[in-house]
Amino acid sequence: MTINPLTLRSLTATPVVVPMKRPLGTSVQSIDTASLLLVDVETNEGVTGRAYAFCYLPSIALSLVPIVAALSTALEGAPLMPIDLFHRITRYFKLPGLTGPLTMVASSIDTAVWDALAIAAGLPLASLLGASPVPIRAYNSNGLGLISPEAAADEAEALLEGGFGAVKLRLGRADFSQDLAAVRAVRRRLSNDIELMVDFNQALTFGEAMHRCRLLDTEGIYWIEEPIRHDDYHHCALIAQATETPIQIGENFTGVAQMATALAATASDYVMPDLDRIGGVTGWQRAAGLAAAYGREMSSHLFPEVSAHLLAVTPGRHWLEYVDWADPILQEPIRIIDGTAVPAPGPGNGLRWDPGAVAKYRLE
Ligand code: SMN
Ligand code: MG
Repeated sequence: MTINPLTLRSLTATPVVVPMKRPLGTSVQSIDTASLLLVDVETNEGVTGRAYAFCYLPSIALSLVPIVAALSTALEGAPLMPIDLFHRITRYFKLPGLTGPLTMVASSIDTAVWDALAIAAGLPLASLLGASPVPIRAYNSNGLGLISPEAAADEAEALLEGGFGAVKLRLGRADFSQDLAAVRAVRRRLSNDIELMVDFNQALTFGEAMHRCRLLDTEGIYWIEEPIRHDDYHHCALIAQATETPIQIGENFTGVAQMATALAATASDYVMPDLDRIGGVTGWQRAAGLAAAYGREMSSHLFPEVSAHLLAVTPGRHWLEYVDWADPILQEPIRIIDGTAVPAPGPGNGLRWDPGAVAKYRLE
């Protein structure tokens, strides 16, 4: 048998800043535009793979362009073998440290490489990885920042459009009675069959978290996310032990080794790795195996288009986090039907840029 792998011709990175329909108000800061880095892997065989990184700030998206360009030169001509490429990129970043935005670069290249392979195979990404691209239960994570209780209740109700069975409310105000008022207003407005997640975005000290999470135990909450500093696994574990409501962490796991440390510390009841911090499609598959070995339910963080394919191959799949932030630059935004995210049925991961929109929102 002869194997004719695709070979890498170039990597291109295009920074865009697109408006969000509903601002994301967290305890740390409010974001009303999505700063995305669109990453294309071109091959000598004419197939192109795509991914995007969510860069949080426009300046981060811009700063990564020359880094991708340098990697493009370093990897030119390499066979499109994701595991081998991941190894090479890990070595490339070994001395500066594969962390923060560099992880986003490595992960999005990996995701784009897998997209190219799935396109070349004529298969949806989920099928290439060995599973049927089934619809995935999703919660609507748009909006619901630190707004007034009445405004939060109105927004939560509006977010159910599309048949969603769950929404996520951000918390972390200095005055906890205001958080509690928002939780109660939203919970009262939603019927009992709708789940409500809450996310502190690491706002609390350990003492505050022990007190506030226990008070939330009687409020009908599905999970409490990142109550304290994300990598303080010891104290996360104590909070998880003391609280009946499940504790959720994982969007800040940088690489699978960090996730393994958290699981070994029993830091949370559930895990939710982020595609761009865990190591792209390659990292996600390793994370899914790890979560399954520890018997932990695994949800996604952002990137609904690719996460829908990946949750299909995840043994302990739990919830997909739905945000519509990339919709303005996509030819075909991910479809939501009856509260589920439907993986794109064609070859690849489904990401196709809308050239007019990319030109309109491009930074530089
Ligand atoms: C979140 C915060 C900031 C940017 C994106 C997402 C949040 C979440 O923690 O889990 O949705
Ligand atoms: Mg979060």
